[in-house]
Amino acid sequence: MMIIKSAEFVKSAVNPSHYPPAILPEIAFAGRSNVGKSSLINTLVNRKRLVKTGSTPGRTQLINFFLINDEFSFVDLPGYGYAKVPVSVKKKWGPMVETYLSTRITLKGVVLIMDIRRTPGHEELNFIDWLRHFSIPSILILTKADKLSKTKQAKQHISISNYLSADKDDLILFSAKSRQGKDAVWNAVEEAINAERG
Ligand SMILES: Nc1nc2c(ncn2[C@@H]2O[C@H](COP(=O)(O)OP(=O)(O)O)[C@@H](O)[C@H]2O)c(=O)[nH]1
Ligand SMILES: [Mg+2]
Repeated sequence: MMIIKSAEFVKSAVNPSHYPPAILPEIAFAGRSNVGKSSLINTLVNRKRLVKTGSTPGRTQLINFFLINDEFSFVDLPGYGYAKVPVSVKKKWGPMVETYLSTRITLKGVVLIMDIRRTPGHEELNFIDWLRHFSIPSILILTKADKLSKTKQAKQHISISNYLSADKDDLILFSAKSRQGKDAVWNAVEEAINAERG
């Protein structure tokens, strides 16, 4: 079990010139706006609002870096697919996130967060393909599990893993509300942090 001694915001960035120095292992978090990305990060680090949640989805169009236990970094990537974001902002999302993912040498893995109630869209499928193409380890999460009964959770678990051609065991059910799956997410995150990337 991961014990959190410290969790602090470091900085926001758009371009590599603004990233903090690439020294510590890093885990990035990605997902559609409003999927529950900030809530998941806050739950993992036992903080109510290290990362802002709710209110202004799509407004956090920057790459935010956090330092955990002075040992590794968490990176909150801007959410995609939020309808109200202007086209000019949407156009910047791809290059900004792709540049980060393809150039960050300390990146150990990407946590992709999806809503358990929803069949993943082409954004998620493309993103997973893209991670595979660049050999970036991925951790797949189905969040908001508390919104479904256990029976429906199990159904969605099977159907979404089939849809993504992913092993069922590689798709973690999670809830920021009930904290279901928190230990499983940490295990996967720690494994990624400690793994060598070829
Ligand atoms: N019931 C439930 N609501 C959640 C969960 N995670 C996030 N939410 C809610 O979903 C909304 C968006 O969450 P947020 O973490 O800000 O999403 P983000 O835009 O992906 O960072 C907020 O109203 C959260 O309270 C969850 O696991 N269960
Ligand atoms: Mg957020």
